[in-house]
Formats: sequence, structure tokens, C-alpha cells
Amino acid sequence: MDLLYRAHKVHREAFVDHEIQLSSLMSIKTGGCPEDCAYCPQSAHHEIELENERLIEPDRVLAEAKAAKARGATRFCMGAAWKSPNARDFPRVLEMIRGVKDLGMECCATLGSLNEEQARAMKDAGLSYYNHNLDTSREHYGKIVSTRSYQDRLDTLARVRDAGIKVCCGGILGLGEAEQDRAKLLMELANMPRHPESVPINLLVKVKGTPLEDADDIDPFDFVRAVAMARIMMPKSYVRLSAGRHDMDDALQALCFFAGANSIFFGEKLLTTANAAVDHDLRLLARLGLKPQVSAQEPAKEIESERSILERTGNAVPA
Ligand code: SAM
Ligand code: DTB
Ligand code: SF4
Repeated sequence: MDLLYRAHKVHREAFVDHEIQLSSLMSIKTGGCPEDCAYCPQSAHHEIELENERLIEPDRVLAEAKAAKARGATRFCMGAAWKSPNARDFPRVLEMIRGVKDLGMECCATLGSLNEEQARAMKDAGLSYYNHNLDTSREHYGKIVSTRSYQDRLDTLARVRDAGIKVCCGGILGLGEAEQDRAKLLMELANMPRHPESVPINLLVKVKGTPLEDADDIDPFDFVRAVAMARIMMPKSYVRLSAGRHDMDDALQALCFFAGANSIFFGEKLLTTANAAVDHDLRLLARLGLKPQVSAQEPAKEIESERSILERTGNAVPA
């Protein structure tokens, strides 16, 4: 109760209104991914019933973005099952980014690792956010993914930041991690040179055929605790109640909103799995006295990390 109270207080100081950001998600290249993330239905390492698709046409993506805007989404995120973008497809992704921006939406992409040049090109095309998750603690990461390292993820995130693109970075709960791993993930995020402007907290969607299909359920209140901690540690960031809402009841989602979640994925589908229904979501927000955000609000420009506050004020900085 103390944690919820504190988190809600921090939330109300940073965000005055009761607005929830609606972000729509679309898979622009599905399946056949060379990485072996144990949670992911799109990895080529797992036997999944999933139809792989090459990069889809920009026109189809823009039609979907328009439909998402008409439903009330202010942000459109495009996801690709790549280790990193390839030279043949990348120009078409830039075209999609320009198209989404021209619709007046915030545009986000998640395409795997990036080099400096790719990050710069996406910035020039108008990309607002890049999503690249750390997923879990550094220690637990090796048990979940073997084809890349935690440091690889951090390096891409630094390139995104240096290119002037806002960072969307969070994780997944329910990967068999301990409470300590969740705390460490949040510490990694909150101790970045700047807080990610957007922090997606996913609940594992257990997909048949993935190594984590039978992972133990977590206590739903531990999920709420993680949301509350994210809010307290990163006051001005958008904390997104991301994958996993399909399996959450309304009361649990309400508790997450109270704890400081102020963004959701909105639309029938996530990337390959079902999301909560659009009508249900709009009704839920109305029942809770929450409003869909009408226009993208800029998060505060400079967010000082707890570490920097401690250093500046001459206090002991934890190791
Ligand atoms: N391939 C790119 C990458 O990994 O960065 C972009 C797409 S990937 C699907 C984006 C994120 O989705 C992952 O980092 C992971 O956090 C999340 N994700 C994937 N499968 C999930 C699942 N079954 N449940 C919850 N989150 C999942
Ligand atoms: C994020 O943190 N969650 C989204 C997004 N970033 C791109 C993806 C969730 C994927 C859930 C499983 C699926 O639909 O394939
Ligand atoms: Fe590939 Fe991303 Fe899925 Fe990992 S999470 S298998 S990198 S699509």
C-alpha cells in the first residue's frame, strides 16, 4: 500500500491529467528471426505455427497507421523480426517512417541492433522513438538469449540516444526471473545517462512452441509492484502496460494505471499475438475516468537520474 501510494503521488506530480497514451503496433516483417530469444514466437530457433512474412509494402503499413489514427492512437510502432535491418529493406522502412510522420503521429520502430548510420538515417526520416528492450537483468539475460549480449543491447541504445531519437526501453516479467532480477532491470533503466522516455513493461505472452511456453505464472501483484517501481524511479517517463493485457482482468489493469502506467498498446493485435479488444479498452478507460491522450505530449526534456542527484548533493552513491 505504501508503494502504491508513493507511486501514485509521483505520477500525479509528473502527469497532471488522467490521460493514457494509445500506441498501435504493427509487425512489418514477421518471423524467421535469427536470434534465439526464449520468449519470442518469431525466433527461427523454435518450432512455432507462424507464417513468416517478408517486409510488407509501405502502402499497407500506411493504411494501417491511418486506421490506427482514426481509432484514436497517437503513436504508431513498427516491429521487424530482424537481428538488424538489411541494406535492401532499410530504405523502405525509412519511407514508412516518413509516411507515418506525415500523418501527424509519433512514429516508433523496433528493428533489432543498429549502427550509427542507420540510427542517423532514421532520425532524419523523422523517427520519434526507437524501441529496444533490455528484457531482464544482466545476470538473467544469458538464460533467455544466447545470440547477443546485454552489452550489444546497451550499445544500440547509446547509438539511438546519440542520434537524437527518444529511447523506448523496458522488459518482460515472467521469464523465470527472481525479484532481484526485476529490481536490477529497473536499476539499469533508471541509471542510463538519461531515463528512457518510454518504458514498456511486458507480461510474458506464453506462446506454444517457445521454450517458455510453460513458464510459471507470476503473482499479478508483483507485476503491479514493478509498474509502481518504474514510475517512482523514472517519474517523467511513459510507463507502458504492454504485452499481456489480454490475460489481465480489468481490476488488475486499473491497479496498474493507479500505480503509474500511462500508456497501452491499442489495437486487435500486438505483433503476432492477440491484444485486448479495442472497444473493451475504450470502455475500460471511460469506466475508470481515464481519457485517451489526444495529442502527443513531450516528456520533460532533462530528467535527472537518482544517481546524479546523489552525486550532485554529495551523498553516497550505491555501488
Ligand atoms: N527484433 C527486435 C528486437 O528484439 O529488438 C524487435 C521486435 S521484438 C518482438 C520486440 C520486443 O518484444 C522484445 O524485445 C521483447 O521484449 C518483446 N516480446 C517478444 N515476445 C514477447 C512475448 N512472448 N511476451 C512479451 N513480450 C515479448
Ligand atoms: C514491447 O516492449 N512489446 C512489444 C513491442 N515492444 C514491440 C512487442 C510485444 C510482442 C508480444 C508477442 C507477439 O505478439 O509476438
Ligand atoms: Fe527476433 Fe526480436 Fe523475437 Fe528476439 S525478440 S527472436 S530479436 S524478433
